[in-house]
Amino acid sequence: MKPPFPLAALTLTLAACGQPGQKAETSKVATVAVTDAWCRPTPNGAQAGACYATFLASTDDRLTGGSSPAADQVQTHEMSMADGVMHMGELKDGLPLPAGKAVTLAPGGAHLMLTGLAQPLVAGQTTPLTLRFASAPSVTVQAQIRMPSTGGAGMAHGGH
Ligand SMILES: [Cu+2]
Repeated sequence: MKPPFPLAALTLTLAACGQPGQKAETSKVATVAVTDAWCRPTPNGAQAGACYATFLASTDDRLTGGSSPAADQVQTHEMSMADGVMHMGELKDGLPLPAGKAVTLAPGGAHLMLTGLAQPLVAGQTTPLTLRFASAPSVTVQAQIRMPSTGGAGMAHGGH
């Protein structure tokens, strides 16, 4: 039985689509820009805190975790709803960062979880945060410790 469409012709058609110079992924260096890093203040005695940031990857990448001198561990967590209860857990494979698309972590969604805090996160201060990626080199930022922007969940703060 012969296939209705010769395979060789299909291959040629596909090859013709691949213009030289369109292999962007081979020439791009994997980097991730990290902006607007901030952490929620923790009350005295709290051992864990959550931090957020905006990530822009040059190539498809994943946020796999991080480290901070302020905490024993920095993990990438996600929130999920199950049976009407919010759960949070580590993203074992990291958080996907599609090339050229800004990914913003925000309260209620994925976040960086700092556990084993040496001292509370105090509003007005900053804390160093080193972020690890699957492909791009690690990035260290100074995260601002502040309260979440008011205005309701999902509302854009805007006004830059
Ligand atoms: Cu968490």
